[in-house]
Amino acid sequence: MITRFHPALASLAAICILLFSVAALSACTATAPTPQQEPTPQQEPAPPPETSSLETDIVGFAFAPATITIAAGTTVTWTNQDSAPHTVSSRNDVFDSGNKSRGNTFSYTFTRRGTFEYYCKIHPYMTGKIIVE
Ligand SMILES: [Cu+2]
Repeated sequence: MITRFHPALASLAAICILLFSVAALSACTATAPTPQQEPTPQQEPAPPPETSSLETDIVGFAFAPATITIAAGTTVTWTNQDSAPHTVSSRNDVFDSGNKSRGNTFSYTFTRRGTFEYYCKIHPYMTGKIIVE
């Protein structure tokens, strides 16, 4: 039974350990954790939101023009040119301007597609239609 190392073996082992440590250390520095660059997803810049607007009048107890076709995202502004007050009220309660006297405006942005019929609550024979495409 060998109870102790031969001195030469012991020093050889020491050198081995030393060499291994150096190797391990240098290996460590060699593969120093370079911060992994997160792949930035390349995406097309989003197109600017449509911000078109449209001016329309309420004149002579009528919406002028009565039917307007617009793109989704368009803001429509009604201006009352009459001396009488009017409202811009959608039939399905999507929007309602309330009473607008002469010179006052009402704006609504149509974000959903569809046909929006509206009228004046004071003069229900006044009707209009916004078609959002
Ligand atoms: Cu009216």
